[in-house]
Amino acid sequence: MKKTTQFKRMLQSDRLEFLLEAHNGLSAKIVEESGHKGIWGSGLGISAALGVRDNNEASWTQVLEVVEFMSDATTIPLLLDADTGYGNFNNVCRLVRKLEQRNVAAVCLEDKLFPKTNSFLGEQQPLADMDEFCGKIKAAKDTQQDSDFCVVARVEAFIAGWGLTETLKRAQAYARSGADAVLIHSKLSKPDQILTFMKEWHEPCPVVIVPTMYYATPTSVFEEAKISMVIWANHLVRASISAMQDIAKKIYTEQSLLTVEDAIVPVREVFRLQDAETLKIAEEAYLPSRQTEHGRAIVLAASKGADLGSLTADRPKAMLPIQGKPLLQRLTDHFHTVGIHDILVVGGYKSETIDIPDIKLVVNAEYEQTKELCSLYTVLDDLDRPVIVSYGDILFKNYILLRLLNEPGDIVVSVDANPIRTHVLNRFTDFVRCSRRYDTDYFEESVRLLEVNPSLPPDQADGEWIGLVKLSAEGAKHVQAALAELHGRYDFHALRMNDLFEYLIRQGSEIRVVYTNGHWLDIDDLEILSEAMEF
Ligand code: SPV
Ligand code: MG
Repeated sequence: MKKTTQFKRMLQSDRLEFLLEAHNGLSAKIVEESGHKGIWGSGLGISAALGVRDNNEASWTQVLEVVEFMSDATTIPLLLDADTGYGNFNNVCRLVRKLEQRNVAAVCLEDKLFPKTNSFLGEQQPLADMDEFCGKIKAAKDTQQDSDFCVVARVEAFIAGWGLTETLKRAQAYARSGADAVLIHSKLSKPDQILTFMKEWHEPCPVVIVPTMYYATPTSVFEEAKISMVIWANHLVRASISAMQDIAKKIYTEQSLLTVEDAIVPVREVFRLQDAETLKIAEEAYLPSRQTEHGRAIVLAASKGADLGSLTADRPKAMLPIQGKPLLQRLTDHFHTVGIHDILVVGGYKSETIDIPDIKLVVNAEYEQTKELCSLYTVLDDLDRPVIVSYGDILFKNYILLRLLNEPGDIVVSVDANPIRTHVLNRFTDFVRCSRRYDTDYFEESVRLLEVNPSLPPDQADGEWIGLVKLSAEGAKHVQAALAELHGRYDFHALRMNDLFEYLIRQGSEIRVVYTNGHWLDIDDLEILSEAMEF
């Protein structure tokens, strides 16, 4: 049902209906989720959330922008508190046109002077000339395109210190000018003015109230008085202020997040309210998938893992279970999460034990006499598209892979900027030198790989290649050509990935570096294996 129709039906229903205040897209959504059937776009709430006074300090188009977010975020009707209409009848006409364009169901106009003052501030606020205000109501009604759009005329006579007679006179004049409802406001702590008014009100025009000051009145009293609609006018902005003050003070004094974490919603609740899920589905439908961009993964998993003793007696190290799941399965899971489903595993030692689902196994039959380049050569023809080449014995956090995928360049390697751990010294390490050391300045130019050299003294290295390289279609072609060339060398069987990189650099290929800082492991020996159990 159209929002305008929903609102009109609320006004005309026999039951007492309720609107709750919201002041931005988020709070509007929260109003809807709470079960309320309509939203009060409060002038007080919106101005407070913008950090300004409720005196028309925010321009009407600024209010309109906020209202647009509120309307877009919800499916229930919104009644905008448009103060005096931000000018004369002419400004009201333009306002109504803009509100209808933004799917706002109704507007509330009050009979005060621009710039307005909040009803709870000061005494004897000047009122608008009654006839002039009637003109605004008529202009608004004549402007609306949708016959269900509603105009609520707010009578401020009680607020300004006038009595029942003036209030009734004005309410009647506004109703007869076409208002769909009158809002009778009172700042007394008891509902007396409202109840007296209701006794004398005989027009066929619904009455709306705002019981902020007479909040202790039971709702049944309003029902019995035949009031049509109650506006809870400022309770979410006030709730947010107390919550924010409380948490801000706590974080300031404790300089820690430990005690506040459980007192606030988790980040995933923010994502839920933003409807992040729908975007994920849309991305699958509309974005070129990462699979086509980085179509394939090649995992080099031929080696036994000599330093792992009896653990690799009956399986290659890529099949070692880490917390119950084989290392290779963890790797393929990573690839699946980023949309790479075409996974080639080059096995060798005990390759018959590699039983990971949804992979294609290729065997390097000479695994005992050869190193990684021979394994890669086994799948030479498969380097015909974008590809990620990975060692089969590494464990890493997924963001490392995502960063690699997001980095432009034909050949991109992941480099740990912080490789100097004790065990590193005892094992084969792909130390690297780069065009720039790791720093946290994200705006620096890209980093190039200058050298991969396992015999580089650790203190001269800028980091360690972790065993992940991304190749674009172009980069894969370069690697294919390099492998074909290197294959002719008498020592091809002894060549490793670092030799490939050295060759490519010498050929003039640019190899880009994405730095990481830990968050990965290379399962080389028992010590690291036990570390992996904690990873
Ligand atoms: C508002 O919520 O901005 C209102 C209601 O106009 S009141 O603050 O009571 O005037
Ligand atoms: Mg207001």
